Amino acid sequence: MESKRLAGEKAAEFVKDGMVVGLGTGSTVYYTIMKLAERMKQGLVFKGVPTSVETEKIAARLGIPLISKGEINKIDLGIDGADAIDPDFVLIKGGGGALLREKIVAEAADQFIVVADPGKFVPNLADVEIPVEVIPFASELTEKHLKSLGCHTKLRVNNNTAFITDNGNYILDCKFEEIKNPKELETQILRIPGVAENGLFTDMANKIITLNALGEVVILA
Ligand code: DER
Repeated sequence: MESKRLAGEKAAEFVKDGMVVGLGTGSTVYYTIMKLAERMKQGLVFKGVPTSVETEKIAARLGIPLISKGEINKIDLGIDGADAIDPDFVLIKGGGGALLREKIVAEAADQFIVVADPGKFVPNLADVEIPVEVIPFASELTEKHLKSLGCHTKLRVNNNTAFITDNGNYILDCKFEEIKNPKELETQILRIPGVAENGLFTDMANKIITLNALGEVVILA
């Protein structure tokens, strides 16, 4: 999709020589990764920290040097997509099932850039399900606790079996009637024993690269 490509490629311009770059997951940041591989052939020197096995495979196939586990002590720039963006730049992520590693990388990054087609902007976060990664052990108890926060939960499945994340966990997609305070809800969900992470990313996006109504790439800060 052209808008994904334009937004994704623009983000690659923010990578400077010597950077450690958090490589997000999904179809928009895919274009960032492709552009970075192209720039690497022109001399750009950087290392990547992949946020999923999927991204790790794409980056490895392109010859992008990756920092292996245990050696990540600084991330200069994180670049990732999003499933929904509200007027306060609160994100919902996790549509691709990579939210746990994505949030670790986004939080650690000195700067976090989101790349998104215009369709990701929503007036109300409650229009979108929040993915919650839960430990399989006694997940039905975790689900019950989540429901007590006032949401409908749905176990994410893949080919009629529970979807399993790169970390060996389940995902419950949670639909809330309304989300008055995203930061508070993010904390409430995280407090539930059995929850590994949730897809509300509040106060994290430093820049959002998207397109305006004229189809021009814009950088919202
Ligand atoms: O799971 C995620 O948060 C991914 O970043 C993804 O959902 C982004 O969406 P995209 O594939 O439309 O870029």
